[in-house]
Amino acid sequence: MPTPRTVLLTGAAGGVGTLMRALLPAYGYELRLLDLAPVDGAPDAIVADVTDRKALREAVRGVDAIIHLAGISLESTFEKVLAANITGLHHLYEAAREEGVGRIVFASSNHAVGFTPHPRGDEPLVPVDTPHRPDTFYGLSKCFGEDLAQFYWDQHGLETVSVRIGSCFPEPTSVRMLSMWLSPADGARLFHAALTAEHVGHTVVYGSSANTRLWWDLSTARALGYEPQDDSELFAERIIAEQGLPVEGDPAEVNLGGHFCTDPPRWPY
Ligand code: NAI
Ligand code: 15L
Repeated sequence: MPTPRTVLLTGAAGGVGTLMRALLPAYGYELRLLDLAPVDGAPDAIVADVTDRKALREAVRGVDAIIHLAGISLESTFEKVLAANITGLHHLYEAAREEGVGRIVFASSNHAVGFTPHPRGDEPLVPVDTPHRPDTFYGLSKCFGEDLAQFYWDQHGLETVSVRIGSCFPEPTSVRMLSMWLSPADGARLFHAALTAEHVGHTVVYGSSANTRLWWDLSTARALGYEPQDDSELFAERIIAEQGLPVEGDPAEVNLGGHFCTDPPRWPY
């Protein structure tokens, strides 16, 4: 696909949105920003709720592609997750269909498959076609998002790359994140690959760097042209010295979703 010029970045005020606002323009994108909250340093950003269908339709008009990060990013009540992550996502896809936007990059999450045990020793990496095993209402909404994306491809020819992001932060901060970390620079590489790869239909990929302790299979991401450059191992010695290794069999450590399976962090508002 030719490199999209104008890309709508929803969730631009959030953690990943802030990192991507800094990194994606170097790939030649002109970003249109949207968030419920004002975006620091971007007075032109659209301040809108994804549950506002009319505002979304206007926001997507004229863009070549969308990176959809907006929504509840931790556990919350079913009602709140329903509004932002399910109804809001449906509105976004309808707006894209109505305005003829051909490609969406959807921020799915490891928590769509959070109850999947992570590999130990020589066990194989977790493939993308492992069954959905959400660990929260939040993870459940990401399962819905992936199915919605598949439906809009099959029914309407609207393409999506669903990126099951591991942990995208400036640095890994826990032993679990040594396996899940997606460095900001690799995040930008992956989003760029997802925006430009040919004929993606609906493709699901895992979003991590080339971590030595990787738990999941990056082959579908690599097939898009993603070549991760970073490895969390640089941080391993310090993190393990500070935090120790997890206790084998600890219920908060056995699955991909980690502590989301036992005591998920909650969306603050
Ligand atoms: P975040 O919580 O920092 O940012 C989310 C942004 O969405 C916030 O700025 C918030 O104001 C906005 N938002 C929330 N509800 C909204 C609504 N109804 N309408 C418009 N905007 C709304 O989350 P983060 O970490 O930046 O994650 C971005 C996306 O990536 C989320 O969809 C999250 O589920 C997904 N993700 C992130 C991971 C990570 O490691 N940071 C891991 C897996 C998935
Ligand atoms: C997510 O899906 C969250 O949005 C993010 O804040 C992290 O908690 C991440 O997963 C993770 O599992 O580390």
